[in-house]
Amino acid sequence: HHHPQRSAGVVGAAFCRGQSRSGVEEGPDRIRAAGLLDRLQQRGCAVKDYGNLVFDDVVEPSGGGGLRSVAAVGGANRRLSEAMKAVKEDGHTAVMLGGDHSLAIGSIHGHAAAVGQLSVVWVDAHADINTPLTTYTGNFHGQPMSFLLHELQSKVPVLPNFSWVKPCVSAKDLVYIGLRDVDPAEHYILKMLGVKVFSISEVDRLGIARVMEETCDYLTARGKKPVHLSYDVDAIDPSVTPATGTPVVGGLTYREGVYITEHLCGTGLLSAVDLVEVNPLLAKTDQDVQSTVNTAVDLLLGCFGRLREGNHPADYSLPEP
Ligand code: Z70
Ligand code: MN
Ligand code: MN
Ligand code: MN
Repeated sequence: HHHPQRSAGVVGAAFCRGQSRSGVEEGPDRIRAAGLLDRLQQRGCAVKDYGNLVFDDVVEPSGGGGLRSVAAVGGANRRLSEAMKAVKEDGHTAVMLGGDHSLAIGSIHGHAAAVGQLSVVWVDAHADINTPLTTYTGNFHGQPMSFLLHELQSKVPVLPNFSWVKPCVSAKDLVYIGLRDVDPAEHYILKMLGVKVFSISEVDRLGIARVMEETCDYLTARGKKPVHLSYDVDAIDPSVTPATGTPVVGGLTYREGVYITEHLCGTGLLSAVDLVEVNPLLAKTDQDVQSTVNTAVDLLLGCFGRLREGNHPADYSLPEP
């Protein structure tokens, strides 16, 4: 079937303060160094690199209630939201290279500010839907969805540098794929809101092809909205993507992980992609870093129409003897 030609607008968000382990801020440059932009262009995809965002130094308020780097996370996401909005208004499919997954707050917020209602596909070992009052760790990368969902706003306190955040996603427009490490409060929230979840057990039971069919049927049943894919590299099995902050055994295979991107690309609805939690400093060997970064690149190429069966340009013709 036909894959419309898209252009990629790439934003680097070299930010790590949504969690405690340094190195994840090197994700954007490592993913670029692995050839993402060249390989998109070789495929005939126009690319605009917006570079890495510059984040203000932020003085954290005293107290903070056990939350890590509240003001820094709020401020960085505000900047990212403005950048994503601009990338969408320039007409690109937006690519946000993280950085940690707290950046989904600004990425999804800015995407919605430009295009209106979204469907969100969240591919992750984790649900990242703790509220600031349920988090055990204080890490904002475990909380981004709580700030974005309309249905949770009465449960989320106003925090320093977060007053700009307006909820913009409805629980019925969210699908999770790959979950296998969910906190009790998160499990309660997912059940309370009736969120569609294909945990790794459902991937085992149904197979990834049926999971993706059901994901797209579910999301498009109430009308076709632009899709925001938020892809945490820890969704993939740590044997493939070990260079990440919170590896969880028993993840998606490389093939399942790439299939998700191929299928979403094929819908023609993919409007923005986050690729987060690549941490090159947390690998034992350089080969572990390469495997993680190369997988990240392959996931992004899948989002832009690369097919494993091969591709050819629409105007290709065989040379005449
Ligand atoms: C835990 C928390 C998380 C990523 C860990 C873990 C969340 N539920 N997300 N690694 N990418 O801290 O709230
Ligand atoms: Mn995550
Ligand atoms: Mn995760
Ligand atoms: Mn296809």
